[in-house]
Amino acid sequence: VDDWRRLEDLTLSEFESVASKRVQERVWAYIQGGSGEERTLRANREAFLRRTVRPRALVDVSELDLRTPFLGHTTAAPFFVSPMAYQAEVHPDGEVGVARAARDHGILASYSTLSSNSLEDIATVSRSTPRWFQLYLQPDPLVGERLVQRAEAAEYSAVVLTVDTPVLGVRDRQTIGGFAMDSSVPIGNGGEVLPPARAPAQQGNVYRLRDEASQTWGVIDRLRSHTKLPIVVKGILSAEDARQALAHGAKGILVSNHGGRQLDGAPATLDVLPEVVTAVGKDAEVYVDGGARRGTDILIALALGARGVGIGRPVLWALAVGGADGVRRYFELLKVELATVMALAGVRSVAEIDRDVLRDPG
Ligand code: FNR
Ligand code: LAC
Repeated sequence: VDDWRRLEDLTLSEFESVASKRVQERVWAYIQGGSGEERTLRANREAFLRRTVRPRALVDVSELDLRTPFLGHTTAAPFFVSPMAYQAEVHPDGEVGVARAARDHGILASYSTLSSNSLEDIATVSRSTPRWFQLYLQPDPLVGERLVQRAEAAEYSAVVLTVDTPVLGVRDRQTIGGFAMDSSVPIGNGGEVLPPARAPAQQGNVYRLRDEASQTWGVIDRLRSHTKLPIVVKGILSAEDARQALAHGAKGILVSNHGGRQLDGAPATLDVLPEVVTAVGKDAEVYVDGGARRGTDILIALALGARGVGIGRPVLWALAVGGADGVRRYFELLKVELATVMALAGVRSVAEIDRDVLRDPG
């Protein structure tokens, strides 16, 4: 990594600072930034830091089992890679590098509509490791339908429909850094695929968004008529919306505020998780992302009812640090740390993690 620090010696504490020196400034601003004054970005992290975990003594923790089923596919750990755009901007290994690391560690990963590598190239290296395709609704619905058909043909195991982005949030850090998110950043899935609209356009006395912003919950039904794949709805932050997603046939709910990049002022995901878990009950799996960085965070989120925890920025830091090898190192450290904190909290398997693990769940 640096002359004096080898990847095999790197600790979880170092990826962010090492990565900051390895990517272009405009890309770093894009990765790190949130929307508005970044209230929600900060809140995600603070919500983890507010919780404390109860250490338990003299439990037989000689064997620790991290395996976790996601929609019927058992993976090696209860964390997964959240979908993130443009990974070749971070490192030439791109999504294919993340896919190699995820395959070697048995970790579920999801890939953005805006991936730098094509979804087929990602699938080829993933082999039998489960992977999810994230869909951004397109102004031309046929473009979206073709993407979903390709994902199904390439044996993705679910479609993640992101619903928090009728328009991008206002991202000052990204703008100042000069990351344009336009056709100058190539998209691996084809020239007809568009990123979400950057801003509303003024037309007389109103502001207008692109056509896909007119979609309502029925879009999930239409999506289901085009694919057999289960649908995970990403970007849910209330019990009402979770119930709507279920009523339209979603099999998974990803509680997410897009890593503080969409509505600034939205709540920390960890604070909303319990209400969504209660609303969903046994009707679907509930996942969460936003601000999870280390083993303790994963333990806390599972204790509050999540089936799995999505990891965003840290995966890009690891990719920046060492390409596929960097991401392998990150997964290895995160697994070991999770096993360690489970032992210290007196839980032997992911299924054993419940509210009792926390001292102050609220
Ligand atoms: C994202 N996220 C995202 N989400 C999505 O549904 N489609 C996408 O293409 C992207 N792209 C993207 C790029 C970058 C650089 C970041 C940081 C994030 C949001 C992502 O899936 C996830 O919700 C958050 O990143 C989780 O928060 P943390 O772990 O980054 O704090
Ligand atoms: C982002 C979009 C692409 O957060 O999801 O940058």
